[in-house]
Amino acid sequence: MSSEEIYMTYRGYIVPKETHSLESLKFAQEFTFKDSDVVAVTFPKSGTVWMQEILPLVLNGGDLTPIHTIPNWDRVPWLEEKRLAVVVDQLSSPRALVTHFPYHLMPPSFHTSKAKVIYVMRNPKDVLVSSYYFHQMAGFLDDPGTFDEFMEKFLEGRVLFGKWTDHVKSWRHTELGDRIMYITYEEMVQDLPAALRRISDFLGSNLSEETVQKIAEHCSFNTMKANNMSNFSLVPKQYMDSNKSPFFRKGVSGDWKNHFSSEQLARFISVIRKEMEGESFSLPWSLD
Ligand code: PPS
Repeated sequence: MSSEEIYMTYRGYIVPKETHSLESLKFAQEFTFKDSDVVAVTFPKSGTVWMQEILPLVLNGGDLTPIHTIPNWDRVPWLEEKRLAVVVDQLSSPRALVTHFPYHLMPPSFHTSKAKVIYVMRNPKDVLVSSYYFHQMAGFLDDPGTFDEFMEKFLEGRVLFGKWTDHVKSWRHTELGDRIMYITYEEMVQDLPAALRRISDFLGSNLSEETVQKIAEHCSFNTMKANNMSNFSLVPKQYMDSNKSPFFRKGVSGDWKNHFSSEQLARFISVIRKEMEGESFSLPWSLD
């Protein structure tokens, strides 16, 4: 299939037609946020599905029912995708959602509500690697080509939801004040219970230490990889083929070291550095 058949363009961003439509994007713009909603925002491959596991558990005090009975895409739907309209009436409050939207695509009701945001950021070098493998296994995305070719596309923003740097910057320049919390994928990999305590404090969940440990166990890479409601094994092979590359691939930080040549690293760093120049916030990892 050609790129035109696979993708549609929405306000300058390419999105796959399999999961998005004009109707779903209109539905997102007209969506009414509630003050009690929580939305996890990510650039693709930064920890979205992880937050789909974590949020219901933090919001419901560790009851495993949703993660064992509802597929992640219906449990914590994407704001912009087709499934939201189908399941919206079944979501119980406080509702959790995810989105890959940059800040300026968020709908009007989001801005007037008090809905909270958790922005998850991941080292862009690992985002690139994860995305490269995902494009190989996802039948609803185009072939990534060589790693070198895919890196160029990524750096130029010719990938889902545009440039990584623009996404990160957009969510740093908001009027959200204490409605937004920033967390990194690396922080979650390093110490998930500590990350869960931060999330729980932010959401006012007041979890006991025992519950934090229980959630950490159920949101570990291996437990999630084995959870059929979260590992995409319910999706037909033509859309997601885990024989090509599993969705739960490695779940580590630093896999980029196994993929970047020294030339690619230099090019990647110089582009990202230039685009982050003059920003008032600094990235939590060294780009080298
Ligand atoms: S998507 O397609 O945008 O929704 O992908 P996303 O969920 O944002 O990112 C997928 C990567 O997150 C990893 N992942 C985890 N890592 C560690 N622990 C847990 N529990 C976990 N859950 C998901 C997943 O393995 C993908 O990263 P890579 O590097 O490809 O393994």
